[in-house]
Amino acid sequence: MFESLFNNVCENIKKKNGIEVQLSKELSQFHSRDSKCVINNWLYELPDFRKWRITKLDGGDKLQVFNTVAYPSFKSEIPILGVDILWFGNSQKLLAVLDYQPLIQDKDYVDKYCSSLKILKNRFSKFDNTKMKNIYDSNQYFSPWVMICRGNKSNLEIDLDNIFRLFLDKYLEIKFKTQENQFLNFDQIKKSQKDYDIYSSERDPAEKLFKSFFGEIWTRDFIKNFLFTLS
Ligand code: BLA
Repeated sequence: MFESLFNNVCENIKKKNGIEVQLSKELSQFHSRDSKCVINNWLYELPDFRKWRITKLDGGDKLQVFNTVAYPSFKSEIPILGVDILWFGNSQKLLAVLDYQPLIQDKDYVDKYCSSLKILKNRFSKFDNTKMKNIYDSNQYFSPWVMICRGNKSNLEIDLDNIFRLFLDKYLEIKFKTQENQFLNFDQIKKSQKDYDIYSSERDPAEKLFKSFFGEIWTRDFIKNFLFTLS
């Protein structure tokens, strides 16, 4: 599932001269002990991005996940691109979260770098949800226009493809248009990205899920050496 989103990211990464970074065999693909679930991971480096990671989890009819995060190089203050899309087969529910994750909450910063999400939200009303449960703090590393969709996937597939394409195109335009930093210097950017990884690794609701499917040892390696390498 989510193959078209995956293909879209890969095409964009290729266009931007991304180079695939070889992962260990166990990180690139791993099966759960009962073989009902498989996780695949990809890692890229691009001229303007120090790390772009993609994860697909295939748990058959029960669970499907597509997750991707783009970390700009420490030279650029632009937000981190964050996408977490999950399909829960038992309840037939989709959860999609897409955001340009701001490094700081300064109003001028979020206006400059995140407000193009407003236009997208207006066009796709089903994604016009900003309410989160209390797993994450919506005032830390989320923009005021974070797009959240909870719904039944069968009638959302086309919208999801379209919104994702625009979301990615507009994000890559931010980088293209930003010649100079206005809010943060190299050291501040580096610290914010490190804090993002620490914060995310502490809050990630998926850790329990990974441990139950793939065991403690693999999960520790996955979090430290793939998901949140600066944590
Ligand atoms: C929620 N993400 C979740 C949940 C799970 C995952 C299990 C809880 C779902 C529930 O409410 O029942 C799963 N997260 C994963 C998996 C990976 C992962 C499998 O990272 C694999 C790599 N999460 C992100 C990123 C964002 C993000 C980059 O990883 C930013 C866009 C957001 N996920 C996010 C948010 C919620 C969530 C905001 C909570 C939604 C809510 O409050 O209801």
